[in-house]
Amino acid sequence: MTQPHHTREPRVVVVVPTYDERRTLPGTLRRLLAAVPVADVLVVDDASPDGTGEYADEQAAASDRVHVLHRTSKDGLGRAYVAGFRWALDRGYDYVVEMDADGSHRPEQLPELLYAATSTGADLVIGSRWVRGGEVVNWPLRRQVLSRGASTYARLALGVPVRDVTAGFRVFPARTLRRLHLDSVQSQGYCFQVDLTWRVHRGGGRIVEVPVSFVERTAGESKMSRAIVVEALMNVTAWGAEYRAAQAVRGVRRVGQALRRS
Ligand SMILES: Nc1nc2c(ncn2[C@@H]2O[C@H](COP(=O)(O)OP(=O)(O)O)[C@@H](O)[C@H]2O)c(=O)[nH]1
Ligand SMILES: [Mg+2]
Repeated sequence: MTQPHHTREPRVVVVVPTYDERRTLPGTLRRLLAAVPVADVLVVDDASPDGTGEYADEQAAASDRVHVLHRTSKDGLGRAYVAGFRWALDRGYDYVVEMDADGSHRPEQLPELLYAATSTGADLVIGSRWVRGGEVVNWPLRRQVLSRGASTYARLALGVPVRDVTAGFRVFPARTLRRLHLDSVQSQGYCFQVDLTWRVHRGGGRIVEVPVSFVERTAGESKMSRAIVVEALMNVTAWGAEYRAAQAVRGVRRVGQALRRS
């Protein structure tokens, strides 16, 4: 007699961090629930003054697929995501997605990212603006230069083989998140995305980039600030120096060993 198959549909949750996204969250939620029927949603709201959290609660009351994590104050993107990841891991989800609330990440492209995750077995899938086929829509040149520059700098400083290091549209298999030591993540903003990418890469993880079309928000306001850019630049520089120094030490050791053997 053949054994019955116990394969089940993978469980997916999309973590959407929000701060003052009352105008953008409704469209994003509606599109997401329609475009990805297998996915649940977790809104992580930092006590938005504009009522985003209350709106999310109403949606959660109306749909089994919508959940809300309320935090007490604006505490940065990194900490919101770490809290959302813990929530997801505690509940046994197989794939955890990062997605912005503001419509920049098209929910309709998420199935492609999920397909890449399941079919390649990658340890991280990034929806990438800066690979062939990727694009940005309505982004001022200033932001494009900043984003490309940041990615190039991080790629060279850290040796991560990724074109869009700061992208916030991603799929993590749960097993990757369990290995990342989330407790020690300090970084916020863009730096958080670079940090996680680097952690996956250093741990020997395989990263796959899927081209996406990133659409600048048409409502609400960006929370991007000079402080966020400076944090990313300083940390990447410090991590890069540490990493290169460690590489140099390993190199010297290898030469020493070779000399002793000869
Ligand atoms: N929970 C939470 N969400 C945040 C915070 N900062 C930004 N976000 C959310 O992160 C996503 C991306 O932020 P956004 O301001 O659009 O950044 P940009 O796309 O780089 O201009 C949006 O959904 C924001 O509401 C924060 O401190 N806490
Ligand atoms: Mg945005």
